[in-house]
Amino acid sequence: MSCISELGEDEVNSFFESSPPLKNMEEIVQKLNAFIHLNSSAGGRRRRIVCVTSGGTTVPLEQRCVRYIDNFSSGNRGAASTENFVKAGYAVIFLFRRGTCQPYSRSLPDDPFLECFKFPDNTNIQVNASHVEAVKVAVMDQQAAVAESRLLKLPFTTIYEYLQMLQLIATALKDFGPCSMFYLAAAVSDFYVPWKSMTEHKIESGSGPLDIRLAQVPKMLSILRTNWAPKAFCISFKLETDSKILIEKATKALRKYKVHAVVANELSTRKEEVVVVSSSGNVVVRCDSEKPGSIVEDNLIRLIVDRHSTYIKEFST
Ligand code: 9Z3
Repeated sequence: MSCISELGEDEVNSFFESSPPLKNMEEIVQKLNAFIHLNSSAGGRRRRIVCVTSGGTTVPLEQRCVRYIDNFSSGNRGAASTENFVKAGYAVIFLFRRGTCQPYSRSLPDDPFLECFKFPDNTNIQVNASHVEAVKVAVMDQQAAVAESRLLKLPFTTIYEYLQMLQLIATALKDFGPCSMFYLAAAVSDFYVPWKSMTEHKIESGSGPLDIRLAQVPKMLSILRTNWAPKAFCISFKLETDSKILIEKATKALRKYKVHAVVANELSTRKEEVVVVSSSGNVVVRCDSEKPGSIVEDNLIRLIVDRHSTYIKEFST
């Protein structure tokens, strides 16, 4: 058993105790439980469930927030990975930052309502010929995933919401043990302003430079692995802008947080290449250059699903 101070459990508890409560917690718990229940015996057997986190968390600077610090992430990785997990037979809890990229709409234009549709008269709506295929695939795939209870979307904005929701999901998934997975692609703030020390109203300007002291966000990954979901398969991500330190940092994270693999990526090449770092060695994953439309997540999720299958087998023997 790990000792409490080593896990930073005190910091974690005080983070949660001082967080503003989730506004719609009951609704979230209800949706989660219904989704998990439906997937507990789908087609007479338990489906694998993965929680995919996606997008960046914000750190508010004021309680009635006008200004905030943000973490970079378009949500593309999380959305594309979600589509691939659904294709591989998983049920996905998509914990995403409001306003970021969504599964099944990656190939639509930025403003699909305004760009894809036309009104030949007052009572009919039509899709422009150039977008028919993309709209059809997006709508049909998304509706099928929701109708088959394979996709539950839960939005967050702040670091407070994200971590509270992650805890709710992990706790709700406890019974799924090794059949559950956490795929943590969200870009999570490392520093934050504790709620209690945050000013309520908009910070006044006009009185010179602003000094803000940021506290360190407690490392929830340790708590997730040790307390919240110790049997779940867990994949974390490591993002760097300096490729020279990327693999070393990912290897450190693998050891420190005892996750099953760390997906290492460099900001400028993240769409072309990632390295899966694990105790069985490092694997470079790229998209297939010969296959048109191939994306790195096609091969990445294939590898992760394979590893998860091995984990489940080993767990049951
Ligand atoms: C990632 O590394 C993701 O792959 C990206 C995806 C955010 C780069 P996009 O959303 O980009 O497709 O635009 N996510 C994790 C980033 C992160 O904050 N990792 C922490 C770290 O590097 C560990 S949790 O220390």
